[in-house]
Amino acid sequence: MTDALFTPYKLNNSITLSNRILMAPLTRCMADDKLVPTEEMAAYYARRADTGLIISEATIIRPDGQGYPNTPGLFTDEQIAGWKKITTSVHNAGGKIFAQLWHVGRVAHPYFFGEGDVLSASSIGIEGSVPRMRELTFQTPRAASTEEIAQLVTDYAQAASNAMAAGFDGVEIHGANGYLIDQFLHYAANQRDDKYGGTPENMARFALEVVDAVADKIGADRVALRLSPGAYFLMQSHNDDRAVFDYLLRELNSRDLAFVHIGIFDDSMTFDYLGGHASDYVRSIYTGTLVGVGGYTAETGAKAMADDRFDLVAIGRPMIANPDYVHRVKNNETLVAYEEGMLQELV
Ligand code: FNR
Ligand code: 8K6
Repeated sequence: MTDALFTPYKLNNSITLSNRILMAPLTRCMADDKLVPTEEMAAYYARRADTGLIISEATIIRPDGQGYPNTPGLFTDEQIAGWKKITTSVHNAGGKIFAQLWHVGRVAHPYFFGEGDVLSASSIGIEGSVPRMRELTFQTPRAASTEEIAQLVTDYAQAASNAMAAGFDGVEIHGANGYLIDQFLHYAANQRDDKYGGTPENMARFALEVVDAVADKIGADRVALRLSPGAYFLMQSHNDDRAVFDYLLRELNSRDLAFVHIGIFDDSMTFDYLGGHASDYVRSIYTGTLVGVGGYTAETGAKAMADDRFDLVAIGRPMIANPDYVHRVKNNETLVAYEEGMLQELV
């Protein structure tokens, strides 16, 4: 039974969602060459406005945060104006939309932003090449100085202000999937010996500084955070990582954010050092609204909610294949199966 999915959910005094199905953030690489969102993207998002909340594709906060072609930005007036068309289309269709704020850290490539260093927590690179542009191999990053970290925090906050100017209902800070914030949260990428490394408190400092700076700008009720306590993508796990997330999640309990969202492709994965599923681990510590994701159907998502494993479910790939996902699920209609070839086009 999926009826429970179609009941409203109050995130806080500012935001109530009309149902419990979120559109997961999905990078589509379809912005124009100035990283401005297009009319086609506006129509694509508006077709999905009957989800309780759309999380936008990851959107870079500044030029050196880019690691993939044609990912949209939120740092120029043109980009803000482009997003304004999207938020207006979504609102006119009765929906709500958060912007996902992104800096890829060591996954960035100067091919996209010209001169300048690739920044990360430490000077530890990753093997391999840029997805979708295999001729570009990953660069060895430079450890950001404390001044550069302060500037990054400021730039996240500015991007959040820009998101509000563009008409978004809030932002989700992308702290997951091996990108910049996640690079501070895992020992495999963070070997600093200053106040941003070495202990759980220090390793969580950058994430909390970003959360607090963004919340100061736009209000904590409009801020969400996506996290990957289980390393699975562009990151190696370490048993000590758990203590970092234990500390971070306890700190977040006092922040009154809109929600925390698991960053994972498949939530049936288990992690020994987390004692099982990433979602169950986060649920055991974090007391606010939790969004589950990763391989769920409407049925398994509703079951997980009935079992109190999380409060809202985000749907990714099926949402690419079915612009009318919510309608189909509500009416027990068959879903179109997702295939990777569907990434070529915005349906
Ligand atoms: C993703 N995912 C993702 N996650 C994120 O935080 N920001 C992003 O921009 C993207 N982009 C993205 C693109 C594509 C093509 C895929 C398939 C996935 C991960 C996504 O939000 C979600 O966690 C996974 O897709 C798992 O959910 P489903 O697809 O099993 O419902
Ligand atoms: C977050 C940015 C994503 C950019 C495009 C990604 C395209 C992903 C296509 C799905 C591939 C899934 C790979 C998942 C890795 C999990 C390893 C266990």
